[in-house]
Amino acid sequence: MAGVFIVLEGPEGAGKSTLVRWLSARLLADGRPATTVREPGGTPVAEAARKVALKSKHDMSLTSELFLILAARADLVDRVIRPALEAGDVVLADRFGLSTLCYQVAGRGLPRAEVEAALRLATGGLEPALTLVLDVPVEVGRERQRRARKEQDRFERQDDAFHQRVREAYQRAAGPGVVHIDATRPKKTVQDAAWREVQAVAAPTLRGVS
Ligand code: T5A
Repeated sequence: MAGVFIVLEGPEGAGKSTLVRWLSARLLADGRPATTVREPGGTPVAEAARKVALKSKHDMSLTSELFLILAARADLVDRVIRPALEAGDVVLADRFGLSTLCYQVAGRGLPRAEVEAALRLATGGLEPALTLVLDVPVEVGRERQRRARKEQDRFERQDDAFHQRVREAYQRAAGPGVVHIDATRPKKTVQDAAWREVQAVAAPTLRGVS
C-alpha cells in the first residue's frame, strides 16, 4: 500500500493521545496531513462497540469483550484505515493490535494463539510500519489521568496488578518496527524522539526537523 501506518501504544495515561495530536500537527506543517484514529472507535459501528466495551454497567465474558474490540477494529480497518493507506495517507492510530495482546492476553488471561488468530481475521493481517510504545509506570499513568480528571472506564477500574501485567507485556513487545520510548520524560523530549522515528518511515515526503 502507498501509505504509512503508524501506531502509538502503551499503558493508561502514557501520553498516546497527546502525541498523536502533536504528530498530526507536525505532519500537517510538513504538508502531509495524516488520518488519525483512536481505538476502539472511529466508525459508527466501532463507536457503538466502544461504548459497550468500555462503559457497560453489565458483566460480560472476557471473550465478549474481546469480540467487541475486534468488531470495532474490523470495521475501522475496512472503512477507514485501508482506504486511507491505499490513497497514500499517513495513518496515525491511538492503539491497535498490540493493545489486544497486552490487555486481553496479558491482562485478562485469554489464550494468545487464539487471540492472534482472531486478530488476523479482524485486520486481514494489516500490520503497522512503526509502533511507538510509550512506557510509564502504572502509578505515573494513573496520576496523569487523575490530574486530567478522566472518568474511569471498565479497564481503568482494574487493580494495579492488572495494569502491571499490561505494562510488562508492553515492555516485552518486540518485532519489526517496534520502538520503545521512555514517556516519563517531558513532552518535548518524547515528541522529538517520536518525530525521529516517524521521519524514518515517512521520510520521502517529509522536509525534516526544522
Ligand atoms: N483496550 C483498547 C483494550 O483493552 N484492548 C484493545 O485492543 C484496545 C484497542 C481505551 C481502553 O480500551 C482498552 C485499553 C484502554 O483502557 P482510552 O480512553 O481510549 O481507553 O485510552 P487510554 O489509553 O486509557 O487513554 P488515556 O487518555 O488515559 O491515555 P493516553 O492517551 O496515553 O494519555 P493522554 O495523552 O491523554 O495524556 C494523559 C495526561 O497526561 C499528560 C497529558 O497532557 C494528559 O493530561 N501528559 C504528560 N504529562 C507529563 N509528561 C508527559 N510526557 C506527558 N504526556 C502526556
